[in-house]
Amino acid sequence: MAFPEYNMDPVTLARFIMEDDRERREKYGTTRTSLAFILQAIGVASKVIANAVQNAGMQGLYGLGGQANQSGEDQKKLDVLANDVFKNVLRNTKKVRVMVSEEQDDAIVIEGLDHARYCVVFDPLDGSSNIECNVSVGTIFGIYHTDNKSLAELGDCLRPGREMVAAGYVLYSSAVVMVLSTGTGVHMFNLDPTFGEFIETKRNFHMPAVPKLIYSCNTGNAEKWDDATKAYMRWIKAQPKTYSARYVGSMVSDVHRTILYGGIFFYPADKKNAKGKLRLLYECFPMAFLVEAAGGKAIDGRQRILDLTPTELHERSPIYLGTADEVDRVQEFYKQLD
Ligand code: AHM
Ligand code: MG
Repeated sequence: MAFPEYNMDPVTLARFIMEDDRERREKYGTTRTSLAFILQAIGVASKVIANAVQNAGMQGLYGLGGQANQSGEDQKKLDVLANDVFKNVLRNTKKVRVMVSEEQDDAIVIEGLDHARYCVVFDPLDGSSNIECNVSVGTIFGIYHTDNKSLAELGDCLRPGREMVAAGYVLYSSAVVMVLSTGTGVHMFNLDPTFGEFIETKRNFHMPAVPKLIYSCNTGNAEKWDDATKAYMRWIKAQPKTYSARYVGSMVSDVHRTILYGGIFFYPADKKNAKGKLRLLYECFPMAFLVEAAGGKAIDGRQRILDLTPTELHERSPIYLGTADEVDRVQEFYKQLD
């Protein structure tokens, strides 16, 4: 008997990861079994964080919980918890030698491993200023690999974003969703609360060919933006077809909507912040990696984000990402006004 509405063969994240690795072996003759371990671990960490976010009220997890992080922002209890969970699961894979977290000034280098070729960069709980009012938050991660030596080093993280082997985010919202790319295609998994498993809901999905006309930015800063961004905003407002403004103020939510509906998300440089607000390594790179894999573009105004090489761990960058035509238009304004 057929039950077309009922998924009788769910693809769990675990199954996807194993199949993805098998496909790589068949196509390219290389396997990344350690990457599979790491992605599984990230799945587990995300479930623990999702649980903490959802139960924060009952568990006394709201409010401040640590010191100021490297950006001078006060850490929330959930920031600290999410960071610890992420570090623990990654450390226990024994496959990750270097970790860079938004919540820690210095990279974490794990000693005593004889074979650990991976670096993971992450923002364990992005948008945490939204936690107390239950607006969605997320986790962002990117993964580097070193092919030519058995132990990864800090320098392996300070490479252009295009050299990442995988990137993803997890959105803790009305549903918990993971969006992941291991280089080819972008895939989406929803956390099924009854099974406690991430289940594949979209494979190889693309940004829409006919995008919604949406722009997403903090217009509170508009007076301080540079001329190109101001000119682009004037252009948007002058269009006969009205653009809608949508801004959650949590990058994961704003990027997720942009990938699914189309449009543009941007956090520009401004007079106060010459390089914008968002961090290149663990915010801009993974999101640019995913947006490009879904058929969109991501630039810093002038250049492709994924071609930038970070010189320090917590470096910031302006970012404009989304529907390719829209991002190209921003780049045109930069070309004209430079
Ligand atoms: P955080 O890493 O301290 O949480 O800050 C990053 C967040 C992003 O999620 C979001 O896009 C941005 O900050 C919002 O900034 P603003 O409040 O200036 O609009
Ligand atoms: Mg962040």
